[in-house]
Amino acid sequence: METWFFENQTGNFGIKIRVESILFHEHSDYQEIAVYDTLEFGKVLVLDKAVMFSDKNEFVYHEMLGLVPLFSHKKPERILIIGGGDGGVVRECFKNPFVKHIDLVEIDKKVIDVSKKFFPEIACKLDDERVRILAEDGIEFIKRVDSGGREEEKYDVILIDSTDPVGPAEGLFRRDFYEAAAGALKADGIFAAQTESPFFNKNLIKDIGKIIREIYEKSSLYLASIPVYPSGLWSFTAGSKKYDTKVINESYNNFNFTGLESDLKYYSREIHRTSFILPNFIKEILK
Ligand code: AG3
Repeated sequence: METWFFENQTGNFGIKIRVESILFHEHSDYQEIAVYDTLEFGKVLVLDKAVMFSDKNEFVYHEMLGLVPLFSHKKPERILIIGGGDGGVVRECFKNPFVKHIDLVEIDKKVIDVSKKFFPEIACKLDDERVRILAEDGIEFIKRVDSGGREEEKYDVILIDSTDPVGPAEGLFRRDFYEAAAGALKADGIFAAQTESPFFNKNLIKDIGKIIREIYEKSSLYLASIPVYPSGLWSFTAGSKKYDTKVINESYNNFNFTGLESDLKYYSREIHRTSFILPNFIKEILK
């Protein structure tokens, strides 16, 4: 008998993936966690019935959320990742030559354990000595750094690697969180978040775009194609008081991206630039 995993993505539309075997299935304190081995995409991590990534295409999301913001910053040394317990964004951040320290704040420790066990190529840098893992609520963490006001605790780049805006991640899509994140950034820091599908989440993209524009002088939306996510087209929203995330910073003029090439499957100088070119219907959403 064939086994299929269904993700109901909009209530009226979804995807199904044929499952070869169920490797893991458990409820943590926060969510339902499953790992399937699939015929089309390799191993797939599913949280609360939503696909987070598959072995075969996780590189798109992780490279784009990690590398676009980092390579727009002159010297990103201190990074904060909220969510992202699988370690994919951590792995990407270390491809930037300046990164010295990463704080990873993941509310669900179980996600970290499951990723280390079933996705060692993704979680590969979680035990690096430059990484500090905090299993706590990202909203509270960010509010603490914001109100603590100690400059040395603040970050050059903050990346929000969340699940969809339902369940544990809901608060990561709210104005008070974005404002606190701005306060946890250094004055010239860069903020970036995954902001869902331009086909199915128009209001969310519009609202976040507006908030980010109000907080930061410079804001932008960029895109990547991710086959297992709703609609296959995904958006990321970035903001900074100083940097234009659309351009690779001059400090990388002599950086050998081709040297990194074997490690980069999606991101490149060209992709950095072109991922900000938006089709008219998305420009319309952001108006
Ligand atoms: N975070 C974004 C996943 C959103 C997918 N949504 C869905 N399938 N309905 C991925 C985390 C990877 N580090």
